[in-house]
Amino acid sequence: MIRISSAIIILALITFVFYPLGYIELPTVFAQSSNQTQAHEAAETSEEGIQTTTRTFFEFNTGIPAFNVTLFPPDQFSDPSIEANQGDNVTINFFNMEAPAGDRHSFTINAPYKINLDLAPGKNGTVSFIADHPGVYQFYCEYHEPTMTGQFVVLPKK
Ligand SMILES: [Cu+2]
Repeated sequence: MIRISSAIIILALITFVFYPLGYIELPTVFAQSSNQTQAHEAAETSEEGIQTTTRTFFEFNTGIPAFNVTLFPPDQFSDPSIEANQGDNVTINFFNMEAPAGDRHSFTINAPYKINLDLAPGKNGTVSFIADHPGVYQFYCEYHEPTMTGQFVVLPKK
């Protein structure tokens, strides 16, 4: 009983006397984590206060399951909606997942972006650009419309 009581007294001394008076410091882990959070936020905002983000997307061709192929091809994009803010740096990595005897696929956006990644089976391609035109633009595969389409959305600056 004496040992437990003295342990409680020591804990009470640390909690109510030594720590408030500054004799004991908090572990440095807490101080470091709060500093890192501030540095991370500062790095995302430029001197003009404009936030610019680099966005990387990965697109694959895939197929609509249990689709009646007599009218349309079953092909589609893995991600039918890509979104960015005006001014962002956008990188799109497009993969044609077909076996060697399979189809070509393209990732195509018309003007003003004028992007055309046209890939043989098993190949992949990358395009990087600045999303400088706000609006909604269709991306599509030249070989598999109307099923293989999606929307590239660029939200305007505030
Ligand atoms: Cu296609």
